[in-house]
Amino acid sequence: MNSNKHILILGADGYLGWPTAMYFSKLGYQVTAVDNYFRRNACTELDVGMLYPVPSLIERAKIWYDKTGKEIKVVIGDLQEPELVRSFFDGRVQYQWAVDNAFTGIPETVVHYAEQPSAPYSLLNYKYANVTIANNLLITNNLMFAVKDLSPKTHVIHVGTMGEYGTPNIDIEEGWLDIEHNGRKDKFLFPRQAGSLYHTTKIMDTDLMWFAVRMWDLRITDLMQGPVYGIETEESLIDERLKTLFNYDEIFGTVINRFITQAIVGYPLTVYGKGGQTRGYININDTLQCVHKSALNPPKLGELKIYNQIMETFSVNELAEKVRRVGEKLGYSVEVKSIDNPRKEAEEHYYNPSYQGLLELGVKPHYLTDASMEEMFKVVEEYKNNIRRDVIFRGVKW
Ligand code: USQ
Repeated sequence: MNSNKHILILGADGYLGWPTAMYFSKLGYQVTAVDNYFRRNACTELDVGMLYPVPSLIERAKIWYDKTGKEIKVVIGDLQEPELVRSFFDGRVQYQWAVDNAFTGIPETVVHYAEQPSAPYSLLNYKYANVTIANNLLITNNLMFAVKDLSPKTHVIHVGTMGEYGTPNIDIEEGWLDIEHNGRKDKFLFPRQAGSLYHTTKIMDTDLMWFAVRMWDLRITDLMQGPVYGIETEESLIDERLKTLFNYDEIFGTVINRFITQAIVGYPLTVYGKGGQTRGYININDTLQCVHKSALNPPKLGELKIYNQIMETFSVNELAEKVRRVGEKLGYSVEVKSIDNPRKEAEEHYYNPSYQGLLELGVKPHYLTDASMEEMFKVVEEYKNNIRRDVIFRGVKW
């Protein structure tokens, strides 16, 4: 079993981080969870609201321990500080909460989610752009140096984004492209052209990691993820206080989560522009499976593995139509309204990404079915009275 494996989760208080911490803990891994509360502080600062309040990371780890008898060690701190990152590998780490305060040992795997994840946030103004660039790049760089200097065999799993590729007029491969030029051939990272500064930092992360792989023979997996939807995971069903945070606002909410919330409060679904924007989507439960399969299949030393982490593709219009149909079945009257697109993005375009790699590793997809949407409607409905209409659309432009 995995009982002696140690996994370090950076960004463990976020939408994906906390469910990932519980998932690996349940599987028997030793889990160390780190966060500086960036996301919840940003939500407070920008007054975007969340669907329900979420206990602190320390409180959640305690609830998890009470319910399951399993320990998730918690460290609260800013990973832009290189000594904090290094402390996980040289034993200087101080846990803010743990059942046993002794050093767990060097992690075999690090999951790196510790990034400012919102495209609109990164383009609010130059200050938020700087926060995004500094946070995302410094943390990735700190991690690369810590692993190189102190534990070069540790497997780093980074969550990147499909947005690194943009929407090119050719098929999107999984990370790499064979190029023939003037009669010679070589393999390169697939061309990247991001549509926001946030997405651009993920391209730069990939470059930092590819450099570390080439120069120092690190082993890294980069997961190019599409927009995630969903709330409950198997582990959060144990106690409602273990549910992950849920945003439906313009800055931190992803489109499916937003549309379902909008349908419930009778806010016309906010289709940006023509609605032909097509992306690859993934259920939050599949994010967990993908990270797990990646952890079980580390690259060789000196290898950067890249997977496209999506399960199906939809245009915004198709999503709006699905949410409208399911909402009406549940008794809501749902209007779909196209509004001027606040973003600069192609609204009609070719989109054909390949995403076989994770399926070949054994991931079993959850698709966006009526049943899965009905479940989301039911959970969001419970908190209907908390939903704030004023945060749904403020028009952050770029
Ligand atoms: N959209 C609408 N109406 C809305 C919200 C979004 O039409 O009310 C459109 C957007 O214009 C975009 C698409 O829906 O074309 C997806 O938007 P999103 O807000 O769900 O996703 P995005 O800003 O691209 O970012 C999200 C996550 C980010 C992740 C990315 C994956 O916040 O962390 O990296 O999805 S991807 O989109 O593949 O780059």
